[in-house]
Amino acid sequence: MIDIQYSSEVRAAKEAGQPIVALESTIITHGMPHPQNIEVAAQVEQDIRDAGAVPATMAVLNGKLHVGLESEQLQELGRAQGVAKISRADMAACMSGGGTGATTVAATMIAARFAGIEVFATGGIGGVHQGAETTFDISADLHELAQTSVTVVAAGAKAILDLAKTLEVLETLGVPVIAFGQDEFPAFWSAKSPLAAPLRMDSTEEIAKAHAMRRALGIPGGQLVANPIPDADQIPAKELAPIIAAAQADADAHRITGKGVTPYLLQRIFEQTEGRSLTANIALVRNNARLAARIATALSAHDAQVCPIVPMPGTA
Ligand code: PSU
Ligand code: MN
Repeated sequence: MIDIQYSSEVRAAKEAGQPIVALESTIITHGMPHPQNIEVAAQVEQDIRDAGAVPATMAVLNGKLHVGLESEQLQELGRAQGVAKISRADMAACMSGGGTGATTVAATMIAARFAGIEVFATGGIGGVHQGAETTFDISADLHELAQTSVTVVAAGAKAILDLAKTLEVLETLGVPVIAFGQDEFPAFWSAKSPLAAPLRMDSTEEIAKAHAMRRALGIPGGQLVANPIPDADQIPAKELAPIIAAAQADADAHRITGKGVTPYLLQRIFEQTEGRSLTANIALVRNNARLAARIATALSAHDAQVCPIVPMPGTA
């Protein structure tokens, strides 16, 4: 009943039991301007291959759920205008209606779980927006993390969000938030924030083992791995704060709501930093892709040890 299409690369990886890393497509259609979006999408896929895993970029194309895109499909999606941004609420309607949509973190997690992929790399997750106490704007990504068992590697939450409230909601929802290699929760364009992360891990093996333990315990929901942006690529939080505040005021003045908010803010910040926000964004996504590939590899190795795949008679 579900029309699902694996890319040739992902199909082969599944058959061979190779580690696979899921990637979202909203970052391509709504998160970065053309033509960098296509270059970055291809580069991030290559980073995953270079780190020994296989990339699976998710999207819904003409009603079909694609797990992994062929290169032409990725380019077409990156060029297309007016592609829908789909999350948990509208993914099924998009598929049943034969539509085309780019997957957010939430929708990518649903697709990944469905395809049996347990590790996913992105830039930043959605979270609790500033002023959420009046707008109630809280990303469906947080609720997805609470119920879909995929480990998501992100550079923390975007500094356009209220990071303290985002961490509170993640705590309420029972989502483990693991800072990689530091105590602080990273703030997307900056490696550090004043907030302590609830958990810290320093190796990919630890992260893979914690993921496997949650699975063994039958705890639904994923882990958020917060991977700090490399030092050299940071934009100081002090420098960004007024730009973010102006972008937020602008969004309020234009009465931007719902799923329009995040793309609007990202675009304004891109303009106001003369593209520096994009350069940093690219660096952190690539950094996350490399870490996710290592986690997926560690998870495969861990699973092979716990339940070794016994070769079929006559094939060894
Ligand atoms: N990170 C980026 N750029 C993006 C996003 C994340 O660097 O465009 C997207 C992701 O797809 C994320 C979505 O799931 O923004 C969150 O949107 P919202 O706040 O409307 O839930
Ligand atoms: Mn929102």
